[in-house]
Amino acid sequence: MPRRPIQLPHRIESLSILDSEGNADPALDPKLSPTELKKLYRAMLLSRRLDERLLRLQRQGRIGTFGPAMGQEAASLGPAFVMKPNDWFIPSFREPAAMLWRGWPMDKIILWWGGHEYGASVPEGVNDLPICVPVATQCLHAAGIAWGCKLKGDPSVAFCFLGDGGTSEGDFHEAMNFAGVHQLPFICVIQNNHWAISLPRDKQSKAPTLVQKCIAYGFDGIQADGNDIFAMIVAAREAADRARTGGGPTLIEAVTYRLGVHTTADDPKKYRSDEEVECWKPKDPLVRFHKYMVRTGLLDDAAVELIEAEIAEEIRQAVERAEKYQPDPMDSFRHTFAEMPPSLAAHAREFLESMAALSSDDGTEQPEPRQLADA
Ligand SMILES: Cc1ncc(C[n+]2csc(CCOP(=O)(O)OP(=O)(O)O)c2C)c(N)n1
Ligand SMILES: [Mg+2]
Repeated sequence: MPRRPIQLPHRIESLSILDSEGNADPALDPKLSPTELKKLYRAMLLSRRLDERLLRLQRQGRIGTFGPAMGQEAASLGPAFVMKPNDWFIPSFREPAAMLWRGWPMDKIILWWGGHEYGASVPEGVNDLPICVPVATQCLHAAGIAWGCKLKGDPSVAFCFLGDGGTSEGDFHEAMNFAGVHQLPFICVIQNNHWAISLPRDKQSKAPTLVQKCIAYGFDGIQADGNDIFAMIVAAREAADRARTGGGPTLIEAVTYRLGVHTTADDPKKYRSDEEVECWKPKDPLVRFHKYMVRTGLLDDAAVELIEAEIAEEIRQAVERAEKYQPDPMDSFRHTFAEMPPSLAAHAREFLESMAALSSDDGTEQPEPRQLADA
């Protein structure tokens, strides 16, 4: 009965393509066209500027609590670039870059953070789920969607996003195990931004990497520089190719950093040092991509100025549209089910009746609820 090392079939690699000076490794460069590169740069800048605007709106009391994604734009934009329109995108709450890329109207994102249910209604014709705050619960939905695709013979792939903190939740592990057992077209992207509110990454798991958890579930994984748009594209493309050809799930650990607050409800200075934040600033995905674009002659100051002006106007118009939105209390009942379950329809009817009674009792003007077709 010998004692010998067990040979595990899965190898874990770490991938980085773009350095801090904006040089791409020629052997690994995904070689995108100038048009694709310019589109990606604009998308990354758009997400950053929207975050900055939303922070200001929150400080002015015009939206609710807000969690920015500053510094993490490449980690979601890279996979979004690889997704096909019919693929499923199951976000957490730090993927605005991917949401915008997938075609979510910006005013819906603003409305979501404003607390309006309408912001969670998925645009027509998009296979996406809305922003998900209950940590890691979306992993189960994603695995279920991937299972559904496999059972139906639908070639779509489910791309699921969560944070490093989310990997401590049972939901993440159940989804990973299920996806492995059933060899599902499931790609799970961990945005390891090193913090789960005030809990640092090293208190989240004793494992030296988060990606190595894929080995326990019997499938492949890769650790990618999450602040490197090219590394994220290459890692996501390999994973998608594998999923589309029946090769099963992939876990991607995007190593990134939350440059801003967790949400507008906390003060990171209370739990992390300024030095740590300063250390990450040169690795900012936008700074690096900008350097690459200038270095390769695809952008100059005049071009950036033009894009900035376009983006500023786009955001201004979206804020205007969002603030003109007429809230409807019946929205609390909409947008979750394709067909409303009878129990929910009964709640909706009861709510409508109590609204009507309230208006007639005290003579106050209540917002006019738009009738639900199925309530
Ligand atoms: C199930 C659940 N528990 C707790 C919370 C409160 N909460 C919101 S975000 C968060 C930390 C999440 O950390 P991580 O997964 O690393 O994502 P990040 O915020 O860093 O993007 C917590 C504990 C929640 N939203 N859901
Ligand atoms: Mg985190």
